[in-house]
Amino acid sequence: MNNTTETPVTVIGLGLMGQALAGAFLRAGHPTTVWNRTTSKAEKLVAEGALLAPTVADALAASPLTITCLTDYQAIHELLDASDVELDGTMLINLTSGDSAQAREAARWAEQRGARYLDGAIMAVPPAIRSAAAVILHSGQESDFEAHRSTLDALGTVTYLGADHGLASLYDMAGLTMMWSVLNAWLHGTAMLRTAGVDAAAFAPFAQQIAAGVAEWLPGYAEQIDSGSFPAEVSALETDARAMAHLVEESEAVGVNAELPKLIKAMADRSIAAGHGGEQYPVLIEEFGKPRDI
Ligand code: FVH
Repeated sequence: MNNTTETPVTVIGLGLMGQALAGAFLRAGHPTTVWNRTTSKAEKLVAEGALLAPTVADALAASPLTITCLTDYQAIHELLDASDVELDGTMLINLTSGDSAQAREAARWAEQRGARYLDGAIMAVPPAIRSAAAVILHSGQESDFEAHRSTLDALGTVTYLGADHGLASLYDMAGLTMMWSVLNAWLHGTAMLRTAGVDAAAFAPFAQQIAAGVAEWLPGYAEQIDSGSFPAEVSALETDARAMAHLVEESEAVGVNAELPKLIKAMADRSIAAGHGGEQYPVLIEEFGKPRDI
């Protein structure tokens, strides 16, 4: 007999991430029901104490809280739009990745079918689940988040962002653009140094210091952006643009890909042409804030 007082949870979708989520609930003592299209992926969890629901409908009915973690939102709809799936009265937390429009649409869809719905974004890889390094963002009704916060705590560092269901996805996207921009800058710098026989490992600690130093600037730069005032306290954009020209020239001279520095310089040039050359770097927010395709 199970004497646990922890909230029962259902996890639908047992890919790499869904298995990690279900495993975390089990280890935290939550009676855990699972369902996956490919049943074999549930075997390890069942051996650890999970209950395998025979159908999606049974999985939803088994717990007051259901977590979905599928490939994409199309899969969510394909699975839960089936006529025998009853969402009325369920609490869904969808941790599938997607964009903010998909999250808002899914919230409307779930609520029309009588479900309560929180959207979420996982900013971590499966092995990090259960550790503080696993940042999991949520948006939707705050009362729904608070009602399930102690259950969600089993997964990592859970955060509530606001009532707009699209916020978790938007933060996820903002995090991804940071991650890939930093990595691409490091790869470009590494490619230049390799032309002089410098190993990636030699540049990595230096690059870490630069990344940490730039991170220190963010709160002050954020104040400039939020106030809409960009006094050149340490450097003017036109000074940066001269260094960008050197970066383009160096990239071409040593024969590496110059697309990234050219993109950076083109944005600065447009901002200078618009009269912002004497202001500080974050004035480029105006360039980033308007649509433009490559
Ligand atoms: N893995 C990671 O590192 C990350 C990091 C941050 C965010 N994610 C997102 O989490 C979602 C799931 O990712 P995943 O790594 O678990 O993905 P897969 O291992 O490919 O598993 C996909 C599951 O989705 C099931 N599925 C797909 N389509 C359908 C459908 N039409 N009907 C029912 N289930 C479907 C699939 O089932 P099966 O192939 O095993 O039968 C898996 O359970 C994702 O949004 C990441 O972006 C992961």
